Amino acid sequence: MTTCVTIRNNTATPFGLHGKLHVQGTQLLDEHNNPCQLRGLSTHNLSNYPEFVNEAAITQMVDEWKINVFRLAMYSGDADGFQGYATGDDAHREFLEALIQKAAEITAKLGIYLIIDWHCLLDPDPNTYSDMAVHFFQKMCPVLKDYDHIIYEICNEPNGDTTWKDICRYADTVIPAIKAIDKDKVIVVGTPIWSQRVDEAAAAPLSYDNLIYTLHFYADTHKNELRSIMEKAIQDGLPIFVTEFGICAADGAGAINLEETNLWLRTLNRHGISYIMWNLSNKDETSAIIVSTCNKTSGFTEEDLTPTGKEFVKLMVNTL
Ligand code: IDC
Repeated sequence: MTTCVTIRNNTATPFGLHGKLHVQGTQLLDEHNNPCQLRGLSTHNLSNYPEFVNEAAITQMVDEWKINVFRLAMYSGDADGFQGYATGDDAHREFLEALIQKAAEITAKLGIYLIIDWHCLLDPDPNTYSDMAVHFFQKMCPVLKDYDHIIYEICNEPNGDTTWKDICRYADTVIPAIKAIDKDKVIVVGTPIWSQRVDEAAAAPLSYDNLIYTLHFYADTHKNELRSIMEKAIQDGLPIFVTEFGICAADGAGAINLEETNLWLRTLNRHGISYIMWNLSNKDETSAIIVSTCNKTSGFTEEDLTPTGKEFVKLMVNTL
């Protein structure tokens, strides 16, 4: 792979305005040391819905829906009948790597931020595939290191019996591998119980610079109790990034809960916390933003959007 880095760097773009990000205290700061709040959309499983990663679709999201960050959810393990990066064959890995590079180039051109998410989920303990995670970052970091608009997310949602200590062991393997090649990009670290127990990370944070920790919520499942855990962790000094949320239930389906969504977003905005919604696909589920009968992969109109999609556009376009 060759690297050709030209990031659209005029002040009309989010990257042009903010430049390379870093973490200080509880805050995500831009290159001028001003707080920077990222808001945007996550793909569904990259192995399953790669067609939505295209320039026209991302351009519409930036120009019309005003996203300033896009997240690539690259599943580490198999899911829904599709191979993950760690469990697939070499050809599949190369396909995913090329797709990531394509997304890096598109988002650089558009001047928005890009999160590359090692999406552990059905592999509850990220240590299961830590060798492959290291392989992935050692392969991609040389390609991506000059792209200052990229953020790495090293473990989407540890779950099951995985403890914070287990996550630290994984982080202590993967973060040095990344930093050996790509020293100062922001890295997002998942937390126990599907990235909800930020309190455990706050009690024993990792000691690397430019780390930020993951909290995920689904508004019809996670409510005041989780918001309190989050606010306490912030008080305790933990920087938090909501790299994934849903306005429905935690299974990605069920009813939309706008009341709880508003409570969440008001809290996040008050703290300047960044957030990214799940998901860009036309899967027949509440959390997808495109209706399942739509075959387009760009140029979406109002009729192509699900109720979640319409809410997404509203909450992105509304200024804070
Ligand atoms: C869900 C998808 C669903 C898919 C399932 C397993 O919406 O179509 O069948 O994953 O691949 C998460 C995960 C995210 C989940 C989402 C909704 O990070 O991968 O996507 N969710 O269940 N955490 C909490 C909820």
